[in-house]
Amino acid sequence: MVMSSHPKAAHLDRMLTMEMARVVEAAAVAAARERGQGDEKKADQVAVDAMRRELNNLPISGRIVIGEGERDEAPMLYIGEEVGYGGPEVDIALDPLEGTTICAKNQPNSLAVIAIAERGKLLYAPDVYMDKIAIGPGYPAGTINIDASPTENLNAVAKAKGCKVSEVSTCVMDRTRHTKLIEEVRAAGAAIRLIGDGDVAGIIHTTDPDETGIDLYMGIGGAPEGVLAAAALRCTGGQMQGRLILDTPEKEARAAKMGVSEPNKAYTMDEMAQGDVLFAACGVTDGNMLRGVKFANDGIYTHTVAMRSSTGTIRWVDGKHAVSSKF
Ligand code: VTB
Repeated sequence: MVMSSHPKAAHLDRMLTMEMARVVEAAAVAAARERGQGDEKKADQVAVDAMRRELNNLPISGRIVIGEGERDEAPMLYIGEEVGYGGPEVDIALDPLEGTTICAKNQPNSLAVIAIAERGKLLYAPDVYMDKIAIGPGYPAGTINIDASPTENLNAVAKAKGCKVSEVSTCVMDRTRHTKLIEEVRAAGAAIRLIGDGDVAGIIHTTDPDETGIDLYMGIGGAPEGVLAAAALRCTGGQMQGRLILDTPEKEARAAKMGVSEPNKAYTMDEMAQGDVLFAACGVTDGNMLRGVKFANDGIYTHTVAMRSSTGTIRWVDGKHAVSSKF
């Protein structure tokens, strides 16, 4: 990761990995106080406030490239906002509350997430849909192909895994736009898990099928979430492809403005998040990989994963925060 030419500068970004944990913990705790309250906007807002506050305490010159939206629609953590009090120039993709609806209903797998990369190394994805496919580590390169049919991908994953298609578990967001996809997965005989929201978690879940029961993710979700998921997979290993859905001239123009020169391109995970990438996620509600925030008499408990692509280090951080802490 670019920091400075000083030989000790490497320590800076190592420290930054742990700082990322702090940033997502703060957002997760704030959002967790709103779990189940049915107020998505409020849950999101408190997470945004907390994440922004923590980011501004960091010695970085950070620029939000994937955030809460365009400047005119999001007053905080908007695309282009600068955060931190000065330091290495980094680009930041974040979602202080990924799965606002999940949190508002207190259902599984809402997260606070952030990814940090060197300047210019993240895909500047507009807020459009992205078609995505992902598997975890351990498969031969080229096992999945976004241009192949779901059946072909299921067969390829089963073959690489050395199992039957019926033993390949696929995660898909429960949307009418996926009716045909869901039918095809079922017809192929594969297991399927439908999720209401939160495909960043859905994709990350492919990296640990023994724990999560998910081998393959397929379907259409948000493009910004696609870049966040790609950053995570860069750290854990795995394969992912994503194609922006630019089905109107207006969306194409928006993407072009953000520097997307090939609108029909199927981006690989390495193209969506290049170079050294740091990624962290903290559970807001209980999930398949991360426990949600627990408010106990003796402290506030958080569960976070913090990872770095250049070293492949994955840290699971159990946090216990004083009840009196700023959280
Ligand atoms: C997608 C998905 C997200 O919201 O953006 C989704 O990537 C919105 O999809 O993980 P719809 O427009 O179909 O509702 C999430 O599920 C949560 O932010």
